[in-house]
Parts: sequence; structure tokens; C-alpha cells
Amino acid sequence: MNQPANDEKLLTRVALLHEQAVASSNEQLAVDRATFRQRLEELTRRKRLLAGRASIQTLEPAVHSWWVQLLAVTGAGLLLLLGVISVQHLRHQATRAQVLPATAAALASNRQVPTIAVDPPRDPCDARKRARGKEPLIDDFEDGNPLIAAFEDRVGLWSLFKDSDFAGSFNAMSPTLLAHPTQKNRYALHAVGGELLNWGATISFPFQPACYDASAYAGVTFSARGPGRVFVGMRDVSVVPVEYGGTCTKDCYNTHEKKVDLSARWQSYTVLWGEMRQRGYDTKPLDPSRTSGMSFLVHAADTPYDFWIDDVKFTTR
Ligand SMILES: [Ca+2]
Repeated sequence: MNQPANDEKLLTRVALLHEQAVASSNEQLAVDRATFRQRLEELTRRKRLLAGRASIQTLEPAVHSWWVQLLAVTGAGLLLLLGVISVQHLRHQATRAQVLPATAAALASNRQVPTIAVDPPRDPCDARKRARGKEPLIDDFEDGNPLIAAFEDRVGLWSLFKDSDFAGSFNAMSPTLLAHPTQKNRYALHAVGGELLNWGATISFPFQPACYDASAYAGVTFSARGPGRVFVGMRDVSVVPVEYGGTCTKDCYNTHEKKVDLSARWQSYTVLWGEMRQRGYDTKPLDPSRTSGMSFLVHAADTPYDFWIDDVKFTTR
């Protein structure tokens, strides 16, 4: 073959190879570009993902803090509500117990509760009437009614009470016309009754009000006719139960008294305050400034009984 033809073929061959190389290079470049693009997109996606996670991680503490704050506020609200309810409950209890306002305030403030103040029992002698010692007559029964004579602010009503009577019953005792009345003396108190089995019977009157100061006098004097035996007594408020105006709360009606043996004829008897004694040992003397009433007691052993009483008076000094 000739050289020019060979050169031509060679040049053509080179040109072809060159075009193929360029094409190949272009293809490789296209491939590289696509790959680069994919990688770039992947990197971008990962970056976005990482950025999103970072946002989430940044947001989570805020959300957690929000829940904590909500719980804290709710808890504080519940505690405040419980506190208000507790205070209202304590105040309600204090009101129901009728305690002093200071006690309710102490309850509400959770301080130590002071002892509830209780008024001491009223002394029935705070408003006592007082005998002046000038009008000693208690009763001569000439008015015909069961009331004692109204001298020196004295008020009282004679009554008979037996151990067979119902507790709390009251039998006013009116005077009886004497078998042999005189112009100045027509009535007296007649005590008569059958056999009794317990403590007996008492003819008595309580002062109204319940305390009377008889200390201006030395004792009591009266006329009586039996036969029989009576215990003449003056009660002071210490032997009378609280519910009947006295101050006694235990072993009441241990009256200061003295035994008197009556005769079949009218006779005058005087019993001084100091002669009236209580039953038992280590007892207190009668306090004539705090008398509650007078009584004539008949023991069951001395029943049946039938005697008269008249001209009852305080003994002048
Ligand atoms: Ca009389």
C-alpha cells in the first residue's frame, strides 16, 4: 500500500479514536456529574435530617420544662385548695364545739389549742338576801297559808315530802286549825303520817331565792307538841344539789340538824347554829350566812308520826 493512503487511514483512525475518547470522556464526565449530584443530594438530605434532629433535641427540653411547670402550678393549686379546705374545716369544728374565737383562730393558724374556758358555777349566794336581825318570825301560821311570813325579804313555802312519794313531787303544807284555838293563836302546822321504811319524812321550806343570810341570828326557836322525835335542821347551800339551787354535787342533803324529843304538851325549843351537826366525821359547821331552808326530819324508825309545830322563828342574839 502506498504511504499517503496509509497516512490517510491512520489520520482517520486517530480522528476516530479521538472522537471516541472525547465521547468517552464526556460520558464519564456525565456519569461523574450524575454521581456528584446524587451524592450532593444525599448530603443535603442528611444535613436536613441532622438539622431536624437538632431542632427536635433543642425542642425536647423546652417541652419537658413546660410539663414540669404545668405540674408544679397544678400541685401548688391543689395544696392551696387543701389548705383552704383544712382551715374552713377547722373553723367549722371550732364553731360546732362553741369554743372561744381565740381557740378557732388558734385552730386556723395551726397553733396549740388552748384549754376551752368554762365559766365556773355561779354561786347562789352572790345575790343572797340578808336578815337584819330585827324581825325574827319565820311563821306562826295565823295567815292560814303555806307561805312563811314575809319578813326581812324571806320567801318560802312549807311542804311535806315522804320517802314513799315520787321523786320530784311536791306537797304544799297548809296550817291546821287548832283543837282549842285562841284569839291570838288559831293555827299551827300538823304533821301526821303512817309508817315509812326508808329515810322517813321531812317538813321543810326552801328559801327563794336559794340563799339567805341568817347570820344576824343565833339559831332557831319553835314550839311543838308530840309525842315523838324530830331532827331540827337548817340547810346551807353546800348540802343542796346544784339543780335545786345549791352547790352540792355529791352525798347531798347531809343536813346540819339536832335531835329534839317532843312531849305530849306544847313546849318551846331553841337550837343554836353550833348545835346542828351533820352525820359522819370530819364535817363542816353550818354556815348561817348561806342558808337554803329549814327542815323537820322524821326518821323512818320514828314513824308513824303525829306532832304539831308553831311559832317558828329565828333566835335573836
Ligand atoms: Ca299559830
